[in-house]
Amino acid sequence: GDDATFAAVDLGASSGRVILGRFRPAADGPAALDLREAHRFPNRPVRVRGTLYWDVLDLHRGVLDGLRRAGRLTGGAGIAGLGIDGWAVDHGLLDRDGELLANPVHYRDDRVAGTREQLEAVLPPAELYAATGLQHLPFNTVYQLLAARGTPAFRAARHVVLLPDLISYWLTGRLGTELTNASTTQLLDPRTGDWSPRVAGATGLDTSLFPPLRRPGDPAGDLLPEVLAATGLPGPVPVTTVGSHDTASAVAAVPAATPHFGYIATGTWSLAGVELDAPVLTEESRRANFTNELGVDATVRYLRNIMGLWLLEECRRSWEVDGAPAPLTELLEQAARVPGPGPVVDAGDPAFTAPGRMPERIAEACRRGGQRAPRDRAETVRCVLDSLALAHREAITDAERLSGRAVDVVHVVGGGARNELLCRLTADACGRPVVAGPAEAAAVGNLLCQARTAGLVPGGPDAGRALLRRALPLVRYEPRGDTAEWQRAAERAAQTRKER
Ligand code: LRH
Repeated sequence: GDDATFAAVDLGASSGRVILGRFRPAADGPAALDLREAHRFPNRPVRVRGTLYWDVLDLHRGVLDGLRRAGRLTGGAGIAGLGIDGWAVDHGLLDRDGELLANPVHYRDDRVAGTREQLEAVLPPAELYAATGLQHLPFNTVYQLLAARGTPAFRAARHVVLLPDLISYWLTGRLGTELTNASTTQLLDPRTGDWSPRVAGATGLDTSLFPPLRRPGDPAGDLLPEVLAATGLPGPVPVTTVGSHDTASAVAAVPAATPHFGYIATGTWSLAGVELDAPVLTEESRRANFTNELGVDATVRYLRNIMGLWLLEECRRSWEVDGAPAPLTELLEQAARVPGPGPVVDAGDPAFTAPGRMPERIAEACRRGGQRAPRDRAETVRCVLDSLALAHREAITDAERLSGRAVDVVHVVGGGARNELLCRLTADACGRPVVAGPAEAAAVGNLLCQARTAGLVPGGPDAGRALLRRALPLVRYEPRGDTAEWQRAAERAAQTRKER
């Protein structure tokens, strides 16, 4: 039949992967989906002369290795297409010949210090929010560009290219700026889906440095002959623009059966909120730290950025055993036996953004808020997970209140869907059922966008979600206990914040 295999490149802050999705007509009519991981490779940022960089050539090598393996796994048949997604906000600078001028800087680098004040001096926060709908995050692209502006590399730049678009450029030779990711720059107006003249005018940043906008479903070129040669893939291989912001693709893969769903896309970050048709640009929404990012199918992701499993990853990194992070399964088993919610921190606090000394910083935050600090690793892990569950609860209830969209069920997608304790605590704290899965949500959303564009999943986004419900294993957690206990914990967490 019309059996087709697509490949998704998904770049995350801690690893990249190439995942194959085979869409095949099922006996009862609609398509089914088989997933297969072709390759997974670490993403290891590197600090040079005080600046934290992404090792983007190493990432590109990982992509090429993944495509080579994809070719082997599919035998002579190859792949029907490719889509690329990755984390948001970061960019590379290209000169007029299309050469990368400088290595892309990591969003956790502190070069952005002071740029918030610079921007506020020319555009008050309320106006910035009304124009862009974005939650203030210190590393939004607009701040990174303000920090880069005086450098020789920036002066030589003819193109500012978001990272998934950069990989796409290296694979196809074609430049573009994908819309969902462009909506994280804080230079785009979510109502028009175009660059905001207000922000460009106030900052003097030239948005024409971004290549032309393209949206999910648009063609993004074919793999270059040199890429086919290097990977052994039979051509032509069309590249399709997908929701290139990983969170856009992840939310497109939420297997919801009702419009009354909340979602938590968990990974390095937790992105928690609801899906809407239009942005919420009120002052109340700005004060509540909610963001309006653009999604696939002209949706708006109304959500709050929460520090996420970064807190746990950083703890494990500091408890390294023989150069490897402390083993996760053991830590989670021990944490599950700790009674909770005990000491908690505010998992939305930007004080946790920078790397290093995470267990100590968590303990300090507990004490600052008048709580006892976790006594050992198990308690520290429990503190992180309780704090995340709490932050999830607050984001979901705030999203519901600020948007007017009732939430009956919370979908946990992304890496945290594999974390049973996190899912269970999130259900308890939210007082709502949690449905967990898919764990590779960004890749699945990426694949689904390609299959829909190719006409293999007719019937719009709901048909796509229905396919995922049938095709993927999902786990349901019913809420237990008393949410009043979590309300008290929320009050404790609020006391731990450095700046309020
Ligand atoms: C998650 C993510 C998130 C952004 C952050 C920079 O990977 O894309 O949506 O806020 O990375």
